[in-house]
Amino acid sequence: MYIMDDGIRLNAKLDMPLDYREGQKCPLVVVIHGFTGHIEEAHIVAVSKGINAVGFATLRADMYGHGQSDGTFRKHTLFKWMTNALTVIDYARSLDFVTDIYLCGHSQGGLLVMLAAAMKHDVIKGLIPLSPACMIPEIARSGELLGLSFDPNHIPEVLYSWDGRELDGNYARVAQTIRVEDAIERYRGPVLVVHGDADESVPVEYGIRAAEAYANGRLVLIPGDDHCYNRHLDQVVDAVKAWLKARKDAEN
Ligand code: FER
Repeated sequence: MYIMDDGIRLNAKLDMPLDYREGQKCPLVVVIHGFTGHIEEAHIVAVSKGINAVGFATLRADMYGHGQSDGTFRKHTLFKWMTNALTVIDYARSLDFVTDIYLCGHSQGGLLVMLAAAMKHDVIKGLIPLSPACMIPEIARSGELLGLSFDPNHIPEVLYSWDGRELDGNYARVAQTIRVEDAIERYRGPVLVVHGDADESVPVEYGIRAAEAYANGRLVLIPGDDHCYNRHLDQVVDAVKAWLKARKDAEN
């Protein structure tokens, strides 16, 4: 299925709750992957299935230049992803079975859903950043993106990602303007941050600090786990399920 965003096709998959029966209404969680990621990654699929098991639909979507969506990796920026996220949220709002809408995102997708929740604070019921890459704006401003070292006031035309792929310098120009603290301040709803404490890509301190900074934040650390939860994915899924179940019980 594609969701159209100003002529750009965003590849998306809608999965209903396991116990869903025709005609019922239910809440929905939008689920977003990270930098170089896509909606079929093991951790994205596992979290989504866990969410479906506790009575929530999921809408997984590939962002610009990722997975099966249009656009090139080279030309993706957080601004493009932000308009993609707004479009996906509005698509979710248009579905007549949907009651409440939640956001969940991993890493760069975690940062993205934090920014989207700030923009859509009045329609987002809850927020689940997984290992959120909150340092991206900071390291764009200091010229340290992707483990590189560049002059932040004279950004190169092209940056090179770990896998050798080209990334337009505009990615860094966009990221430099983003203020994560402002986004955190603008979202007052309930937030669950999950982070592995052996994350080799996004230091766990960023997840800890984000959870503390939110007005209504909770933190679950996964001992010994890495960026994509190769060791304890089950614990990540359990944490998300338990938190969503508690949200649902709070509603009833
Ligand atoms: C970086 C470190 C991590 C970076 C991006 C990430 C663009 C994102 C990781 C992810 O989304 O999994 O230096 O620069």
